[in-house]
Amino acid sequence: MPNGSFEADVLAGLAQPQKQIPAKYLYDEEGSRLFEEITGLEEYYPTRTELALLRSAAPEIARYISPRATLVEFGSGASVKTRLILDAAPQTEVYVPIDISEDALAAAAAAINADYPDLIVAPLHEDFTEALELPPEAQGRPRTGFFPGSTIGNFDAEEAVAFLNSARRLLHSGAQFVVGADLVKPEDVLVAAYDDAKGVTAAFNKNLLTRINRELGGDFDLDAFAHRAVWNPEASRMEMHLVSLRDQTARVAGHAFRFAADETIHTENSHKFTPDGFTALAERAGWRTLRLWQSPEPAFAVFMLAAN
Ligand code: SAH
Ligand code: AVI
Repeated sequence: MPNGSFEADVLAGLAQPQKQIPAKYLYDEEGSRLFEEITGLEEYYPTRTELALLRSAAPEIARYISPRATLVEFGSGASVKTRLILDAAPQTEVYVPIDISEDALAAAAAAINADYPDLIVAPLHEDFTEALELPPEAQGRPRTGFFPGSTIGNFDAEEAVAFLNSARRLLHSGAQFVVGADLVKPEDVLVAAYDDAKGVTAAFNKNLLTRINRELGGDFDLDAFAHRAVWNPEASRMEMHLVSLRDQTARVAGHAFRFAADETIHTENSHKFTPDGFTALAERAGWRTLRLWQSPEPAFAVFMLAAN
């Protein structure tokens, strides 16, 4: 059960000096819906930029995909970008979307099933950092990994290396891995992308408190917390926080947590890379960069990696 540790992770995270909750918990049904709304916002450049890159790179990406292949997507969400790969690479016979968000995964798998009747769709509802084995449908086939969205930026460097290592083991030697990574750019562009004018990102962030209230018997006052998006230049990352607007106490699963005014819960990191920095990170986990596609500003990159 991917959500089995939600209570333990929230209680442990709120007990830290800098309160924090792992970003994967942003994605319940409403969180996944809000993320899809974010992808359509004017300020949130990553989705449309990566879609355009993938559209032009898809024929070349397809040439790296073997006959009868399994395409394994990590954090597949609505499986929209996937379609560009599937359309360009009809030799793909099995698609394994992996996502922690159960309803989003089921809806995306059903939509892909309906539109690609010859494809075998075998969804995996799991934390992708913990997946050790693919479904039986994927066995005995060459594997290509797909990890778009710069979701890799939601890990810190050590977590990213650990994930890339475990993905290499899951995909097997000889595999390719197509990974999207957002690149460093001016602070004003980044802050606007994570603090949009319509407040959709704020709602996405605050939905975590709604989820805690509902699933863990929490009593967070949603009006007493605000969304904050900050650029951390030392760590080259955008950070999302929930800021306490006053001194207050909130209870979760019978435990009380005190908040001073302006104290925050750190809810997400989104690291921004340089092409060389990302290549070096991937190399630490046994992946070499075969090819890189980079957009003009706002800069985003798609990497074609090969397992050593
Ligand atoms: N790939 C899509 C969606 C990106 S949003 C795109 O590029 O637009 C990130 C997705 O990863 C969400 O669907 C979320 O539910 C999923 N996710 C986040 N952390 C996860 C984890 N640890 N294990 C599995 N899925 C995760
Ligand atoms: C999924 N992930 C890469 C998104 C990001 O940009 O870090 C999630 C997101 N957070 C705020 N807006 C979008």
